[in-house]
Amino acid sequence: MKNFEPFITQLNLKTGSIQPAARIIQRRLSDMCNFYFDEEARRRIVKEEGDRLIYEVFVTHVPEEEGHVLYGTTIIYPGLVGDEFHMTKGHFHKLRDQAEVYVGIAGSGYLIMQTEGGAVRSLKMEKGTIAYVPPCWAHRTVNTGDQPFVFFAAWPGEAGHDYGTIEESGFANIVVSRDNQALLIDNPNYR
Ligand code: PAN
Ligand code: ZN
Repeated sequence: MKNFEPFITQLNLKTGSIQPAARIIQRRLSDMCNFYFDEEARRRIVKEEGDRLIYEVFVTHVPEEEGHVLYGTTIIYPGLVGDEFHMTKGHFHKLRDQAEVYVGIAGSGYLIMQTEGGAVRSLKMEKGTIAYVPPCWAHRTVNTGDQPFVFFAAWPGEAGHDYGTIEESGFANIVVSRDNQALLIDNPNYR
């Protein structure tokens, strides 16, 4: 950590891409088995329409170590699976007491969060919104618009990601389209 060189990267404010990026993670519909309420619809889309790109994450060259700050952008493409809006998998940080900051760059959506103690929150995000994810809150973002929802995120280098807990339980709330409106409802599959 001591000998790490200062550096810059370039954020494209229109597309959300970062150059250079260490990694570009692509999450397709086939990567999201059982994440959407309507698993039947998810399977049908993959089979009949192909394996949609749901979101991409650009991550930079920073060591995943205490003292560093990791950062990156996420681009969630617009669309529905059944009547549920495109979203990220969502996760807790492996080290639960590690927080995160999100900054909306383009498009709009929701940041939904929950704690292991049962608290649930959702915040509307758009260009210019700065959202704070406190320690111990699982977080997922949802694109409720018709344009890519792009945001920047920064989190502690040592935080790590725990996807398993959310994969098992789901989120207490899901965001669905009803009469062309985004509606937050209880997740019937929440365990
Ligand atoms: C974000 C997320 C990113 C993708 O950078 O990792 O939006 O979501 P999933 O990781 O849930 O697939 C972040 O919260 N980092 O900690
Ligand atoms: Zn996170």
